[in-house]
Amino acid sequence: FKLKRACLLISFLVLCVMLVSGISRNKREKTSFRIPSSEICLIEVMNQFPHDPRAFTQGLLYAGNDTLFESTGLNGKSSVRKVALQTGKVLAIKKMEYSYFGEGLTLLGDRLFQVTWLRQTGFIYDRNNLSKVKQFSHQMQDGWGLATDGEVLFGSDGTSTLYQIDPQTFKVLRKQTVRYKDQEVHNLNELEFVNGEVWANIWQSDCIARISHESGNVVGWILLPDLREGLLKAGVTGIDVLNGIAWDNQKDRVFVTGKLWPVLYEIKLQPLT
Ligand code: DDQ
Ligand code: CA
Repeated sequence: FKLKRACLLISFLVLCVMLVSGISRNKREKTSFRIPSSEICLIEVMNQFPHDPRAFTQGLLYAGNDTLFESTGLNGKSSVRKVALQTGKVLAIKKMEYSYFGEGLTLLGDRLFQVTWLRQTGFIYDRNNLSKVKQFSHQMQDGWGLATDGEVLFGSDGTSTLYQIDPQTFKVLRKQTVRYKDQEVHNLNELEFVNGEVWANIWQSDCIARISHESGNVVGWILLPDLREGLLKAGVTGIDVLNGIAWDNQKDRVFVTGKLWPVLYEIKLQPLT
């Protein structure tokens, strides 16, 4: 077990260094540095719940009373849905037009805000019946992740930029380049506001970056390769990347899932030191 953990750690240190230094994009100079173990968390799985394996999860949030809202992607299969946590059952669904690819989703008051991939268009829905209230356009390069602290919308577009957006006017209030030790962190994807931090899935990695929205700096990394690898080892096929973080602020529970994953996990952070 110890050995496995050590191997895991080493491979992820390398991955994180690659991620933050942008080596995978062949753009930047190679930089290497140590990531202190105090800035890394592994996870413990507290609970597992069923998740619709046909849901190409692009946005996820917890809305109280053991219910989640989820945005799914792929053209023709995109939707906004209300989901029962315990059973994974879809309680209500709003299917989207074929030309839209659902992405980040967040809840502010009674309104669900959703952005879409490769379109500057977003939608607002009524949380009670999923009826479309409004369509809006935004100023991000693309629509990937969305979250809120109850005041502003946090947005991501697959670059290293974290946006703060006015939920009324959709004007960009603040734009920060997310960095870890002065290196840009690219591919910011699904977002969640957790205990004062903004957490971001790094697209195509099993990593979540914990971002300070004051400085734009990554203050810690969460490594979760065991979830996707565990599903593969269990013989599950056709799954895509980790995507979707939701936070229950009442009970301080964190949920994660992935695109086309049959399971949604409740996780707890396990600091290395
Ligand atoms: N994004 O989530 C990274 C923003 C977009 C992912 C797009 C994945 C496209 C899959 C297309 C499959 C076509 C069969
Ligand atoms: Ca989320």
